[in-house]
Amino acid sequence: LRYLTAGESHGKCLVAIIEGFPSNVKIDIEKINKDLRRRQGGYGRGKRMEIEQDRIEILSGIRGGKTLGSPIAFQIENRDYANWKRYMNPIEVDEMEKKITKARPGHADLTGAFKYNFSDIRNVLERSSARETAARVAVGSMMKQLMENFGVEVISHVTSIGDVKLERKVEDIHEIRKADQSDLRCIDEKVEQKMKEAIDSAKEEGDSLGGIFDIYITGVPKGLGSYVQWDRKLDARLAYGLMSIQGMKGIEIGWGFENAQKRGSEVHDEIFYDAGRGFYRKTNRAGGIEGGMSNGETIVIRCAMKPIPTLYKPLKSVDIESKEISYAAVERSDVCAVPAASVVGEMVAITVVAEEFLRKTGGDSLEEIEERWKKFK
Ligand code: EPS
Repeated sequence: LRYLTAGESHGKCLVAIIEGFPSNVKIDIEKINKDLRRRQGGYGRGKRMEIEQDRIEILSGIRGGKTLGSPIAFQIENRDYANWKRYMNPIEVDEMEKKITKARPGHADLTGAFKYNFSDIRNVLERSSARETAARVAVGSMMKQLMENFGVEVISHVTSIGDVKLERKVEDIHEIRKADQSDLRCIDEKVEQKMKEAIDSAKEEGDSLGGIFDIYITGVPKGLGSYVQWDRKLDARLAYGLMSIQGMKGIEIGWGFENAQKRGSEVHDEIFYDAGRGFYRKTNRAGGIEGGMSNGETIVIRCAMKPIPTLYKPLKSVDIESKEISYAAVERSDVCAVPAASVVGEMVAITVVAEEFLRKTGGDSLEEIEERWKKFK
């Protein structure tokens, strides 16, 4: 299974091609649109989300609501392109209009312009923008529908925005499901209120905020990933996928950083056996992965997102043409996009799990996978 995305933030559309998706899997387009809407939400988003109403248009690989096993291609229209046609047209544009020369610290701007030899930073930011994550959400939403056939579920919640934190650890999946009802994907109303105040205050001061979210994947069978080779380890593959989301700066599996401060006897999850349940654990500090393989417990991943680099009260920078000391460019942006990132994180994580699941079960059609899955179980 592999996929690629393409598309500029203010170009005509985002597109993706998924190759290796099995046949005969029912795909509900409205479920994908629902995940796209979830990504668009969140307190602290900018004006762009008032323009867009992201919807998927399938171009190939699905017939009558079921996958064909052939490449799935789709597009998501950028409604904002109507306002950007003059500047983003593939054939002819006025190069001076919308030109950006003042790099934003923390963004791909400066190094991207250097690497691809551009005098206009717009050529960099159009693709480095987190707008691209809409395509990855649509891909992940299809993976989620595939994995639903095997009882695998992914959910997430935001645990901190700036320095406002949900202090207690939450492991109850039912409680985490409540995140979908909150603007900030935060399950505690009081903490959510404080997070909103922090966002309001950052906005007033022309600043931005990052934060942390946790992803939980339940129902993952034992033995996805492998210890035999570095690039087959499930935790490594999850970290790779999640770190590739715009703005991510830290990934933790289970209680990774906390465990590092404790003794082994306080960290490792003891093994028990019950004739009905088989082998099981009473704790899950490993976050469901040992030796690069899923161990049958819930997979728990924590992701840290840096504050968005576009600041309405910009930081110092240098004009890449004149080399004059200046302030960074101000592009329309979000104050905080952590709730949106947590939805993207879910979708990227379930994509990695689906990839590993297919590697384990093999098979071209859903029926073939079900057959092998039964045997494996
Ligand atoms: C985003 C679309 C972008 C930004 C944001 C996320 O649209 P625009 O640049 O037109 O406002 O709102 O992207 C960033 C903050 C960034 O730094 O890339 C989206 O669709 O999520």
